[in-house]
Amino acid sequence: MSQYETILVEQRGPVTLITLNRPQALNALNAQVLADLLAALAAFDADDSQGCAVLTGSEKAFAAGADIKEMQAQGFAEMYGTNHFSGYETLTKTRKPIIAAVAGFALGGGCELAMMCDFILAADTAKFGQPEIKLAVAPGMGGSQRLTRAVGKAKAMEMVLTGRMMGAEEAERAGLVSRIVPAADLVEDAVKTATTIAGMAPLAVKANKEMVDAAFETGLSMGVQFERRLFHGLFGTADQKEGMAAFIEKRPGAWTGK
Ligand code: CO8
Repeated sequence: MSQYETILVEQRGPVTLITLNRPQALNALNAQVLADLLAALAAFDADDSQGCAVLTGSEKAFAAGADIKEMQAQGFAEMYGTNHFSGYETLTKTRKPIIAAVAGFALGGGCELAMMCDFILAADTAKFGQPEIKLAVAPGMGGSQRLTRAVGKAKAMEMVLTGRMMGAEEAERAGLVSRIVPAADLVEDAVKTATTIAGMAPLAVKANKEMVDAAFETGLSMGVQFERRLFHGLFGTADQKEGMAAFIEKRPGAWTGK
């Protein structure tokens, strides 16, 4: 029995599988989804037995956006005063990786939520879009920034100005998703990929994630320097000694996370 109202959380070995579960609203993101997700991800990040998370939705929808019914009556004072949905940024502070496994609609806040994850695996049924303009608003959870960084200005601008959706193949060509898998295999494939990541030395996983993320926050020379410092730092870990010894001795590494 899940302790959460709007998500299901399951541990598959070292992988935490989080499934958005508001089928009646195509997994639209309301305040309860945010609270549930943040609590589940904090528990995941703090649990040493867990190495990688998968965030998924249903076959029909990863998430069809922020909950329009919850937002419709809100005015500027409430939205600005409560810094509405800024809590989602906390998700990007999770130190262990999160894979978004997207089937069906990932629209508006749903697309933005997927883009906050470390990478997106797409089912062949996935459809991505930022249709907020059709509601006379705009992306508010980072879509204008992360989509532009992922697919470039021309495609991002066309998508936010027209609200058109992009299918899985176009998304892969554009660099928004890492791979496309058949819809029926999506969750298993994502869990398998997450299991591979969870099998790596934990400090190396955190460092690799952190340095790729730095590419979005800094210029090239500072980014390369940041990478090199983290690379040097990993030579202070027991797992580096073990990893290189294991290679030389032709055996798998046995990690201590130290
Ligand atoms: N919010 C609330 N309810 C929704 C949402 C949503 N985003 N999307 C779907 N639903 C509900 C529908 O109202 C419907 O409920 P009901 O059965 O009670 O009428 C149920 O889900 C099923 O939806 P449909 O009947 O519409 O299903 P279809 O298969 O016909 O259509 C679509 C599927 C195309 C996905 C369609 O539902 C749709 O266009 N949905 C809205 C997509 C959208 O506009 N998303 C952007 C929302 S705005 C946003 O995300 C802003 C993000 C930034 C917020 C940050 C603030 C700071």
